[in-house]
Amino acid sequence: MIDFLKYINDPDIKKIAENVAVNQRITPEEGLMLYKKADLPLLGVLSRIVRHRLNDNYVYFNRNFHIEPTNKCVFNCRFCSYHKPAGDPESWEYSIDQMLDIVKSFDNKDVTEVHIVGGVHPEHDLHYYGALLKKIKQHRPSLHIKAFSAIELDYMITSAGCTIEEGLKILKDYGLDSIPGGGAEIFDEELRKRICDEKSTSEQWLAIHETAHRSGIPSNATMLYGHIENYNHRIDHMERLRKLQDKTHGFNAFIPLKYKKLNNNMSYLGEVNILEDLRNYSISRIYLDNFPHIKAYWPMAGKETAQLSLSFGADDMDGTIDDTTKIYSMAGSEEENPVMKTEDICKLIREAGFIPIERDTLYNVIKEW
Ligand code: V47
Repeated sequence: MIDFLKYINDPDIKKIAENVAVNQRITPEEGLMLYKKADLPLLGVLSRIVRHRLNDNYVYFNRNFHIEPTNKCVFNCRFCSYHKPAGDPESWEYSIDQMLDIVKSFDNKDVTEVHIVGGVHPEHDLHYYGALLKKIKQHRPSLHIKAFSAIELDYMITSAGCTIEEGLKILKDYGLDSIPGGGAEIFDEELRKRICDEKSTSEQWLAIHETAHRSGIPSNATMLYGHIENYNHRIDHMERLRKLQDKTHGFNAFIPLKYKKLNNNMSYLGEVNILEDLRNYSISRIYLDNFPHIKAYWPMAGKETAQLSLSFGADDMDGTIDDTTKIYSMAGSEEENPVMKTEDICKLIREAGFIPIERDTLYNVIKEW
């Protein structure tokens, strides 16, 4: 067998590579060193070792659609291209019946998940959204409802005068099955002040996910990268997630989200390039050794980058989506109309050398394609 380690000249990087090869967790300092010194081909090999250990040669996807209940938001995050204050002529919201109609429009389709996420509406508390969950479950009990970022949950639960634990239990009883990973942004408190000062703190985000996991509600985690953060901030973010996952094992997937520059207050920053995306996918795969899945969210990353990321640690492509999200097209994603047929996703996965697996939200296998 060819020993790839002999091609690594830097002794520090060689030591890290040896550790990754024998499934030894890397430290924050080593993670930082990978960001600073490891080249892309090596990161490809190391992340491939980890992804193979966890997910063999499989790439997962699901059949889902999104509902975005409103773009009205009490917060004003500087990176957001989507939100409008209530009263703004461009603000809008769906009624519960309109959202139910969206669900009904999928009645004859084999979707398994609805993903619900939107702005933080000033007037809607957990009972309002609970009524929506209940109606969806009454209409289609088998549809998995993955809904509400920790930021929306924090607001809707505290508006109803409940503790997070009580609120999550109530929402679970209404029909909430799992929680998406949004709102994490970047955990460093100084940076958070500069890009999204008003909303839930990092501590609150982590506490909500911890409470959810302890209440039997699994979740995902995101990281917004490629803006004003540096590599220390990214490692700090992943370290906090890795620690929580060691405690609860409630996270399914980690989703790196590249900052997109259109129509928001941080456009002057521009965007990082694809090399940075691939390095970031790889290092997150290596660092988050206790996260079962790394998701390449194609409506944000673009189909080609998402496809390439499969060779750099990502093993999940999210879903077919069916043109039901606008959050990324408004921020300048190349996917203006995010829609992929099942056959298209499978082709993309096969072309990259992997085996497509249709999954449900909790990664139970539905079908090998
Ligand atoms: O929290 C907002 C991000 C997130 C921009 O859990 C931006 O399966 C880049 O969390 N450029 C919401 N990113 C989306 C989200 C998500 C998406 C897909 C799957 C899952 C899941 C969760 O979108 C926000 C924020 O970090 N975001 N604006 C922007 N200009």
